[in-house]
Amino acid sequence: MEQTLVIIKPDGVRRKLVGRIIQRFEEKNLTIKEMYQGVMTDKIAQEHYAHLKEKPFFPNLVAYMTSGPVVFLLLEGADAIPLVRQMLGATNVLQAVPGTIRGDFACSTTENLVHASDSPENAAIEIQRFFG
Ligand code: IDP
Ligand code: MG
Repeated sequence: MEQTLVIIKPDGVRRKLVGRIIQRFEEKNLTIKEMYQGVMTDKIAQEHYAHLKEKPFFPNLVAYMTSGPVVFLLLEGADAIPLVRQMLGATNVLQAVPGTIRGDFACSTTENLVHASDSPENAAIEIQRFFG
């Protein structure tokens, strides 16, 4: 069993897609171990995306991620980390294929609805960051 951290980003909450996004994870038989809604502080958003701090879109990304409530999910299942990444779809909006969450609902590379941990190392760090 693996655990992974998912964030339904502010556009997902604003567009009232929380239920539909969570439904996909449930349909895949992933287990919701924990879940809550909250607003990311500037400091936490910068820490969460520290690997992108040199990118030109970084200020936009932090402003977006702190622009409203998000939903944090701790999901568990076999191969949950790669499985959930596959369900999200590609980062680039033009490469996110239909059938994925981003492919079906997002039309922007920045405002792409969902985050998920990309490796066991990052999952451990991100679960600690948002669930302690
Ligand atoms: P990921 O969310 O698929 O793991 P990362 O490369 O970790 O992708 O980027 C984190 C977030 O930064 C993306 O989900 C997206 O919101 C934003 N982002 C990434 N690349 C770009 C870009 O080229 N332009 C604008 N925003 C981007
Ligand atoms: Mg990432």
